[in-house]
Amino acid sequence: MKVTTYEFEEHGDDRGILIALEEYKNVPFNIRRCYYMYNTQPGVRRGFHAHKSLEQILVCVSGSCKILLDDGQSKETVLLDRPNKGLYIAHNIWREMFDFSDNAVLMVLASKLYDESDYIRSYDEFLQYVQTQRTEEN
Ligand code: T46
Repeated sequence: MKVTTYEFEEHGDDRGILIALEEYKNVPFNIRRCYYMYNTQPGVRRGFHAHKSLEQILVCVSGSCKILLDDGQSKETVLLDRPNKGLYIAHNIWREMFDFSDNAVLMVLASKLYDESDYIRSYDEFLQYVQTQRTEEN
């Protein structure tokens, strides 16, 4: 599986560091939504779904966490441990977030507004869905 990560440009001076994220500049889609999660309890694993069309960029702006990506054929785990590192997640990718440090803040930029009908929350359904998509493409 091809995993796309970004090293965002840091604008640093003696006051500290600032990072700017802009649609179609260093984020490859229209930014329609931003959400973030924090206070994640020890041992928690979140996600367990894929999206039919949503694209997202994940940035752990404080602390660290790990993201499991699964395209139905292979799996990769990515460590997000720097506020200048972004992980792109395309549609049709199963994701799970885990190993949150106690100060972790995971921020997500999304290409669409929240829409529950875009979620695939059953792993079996996800495998069937990506298989059907691949068959239709070939
Ligand atoms: C994803 C991963 C990385 C809203 O009302 N609006 C929103 O924009 C979002 C994202 C969630 N919610 C509500 C829906 C649930 O009642 O917040 C609650 C928790 O959402 P969920 O269980 O879907 O959270 P995660 O951490 O499993 O998944 C989230 C995103 O939903 C998902 O798109 O890719 O983070």
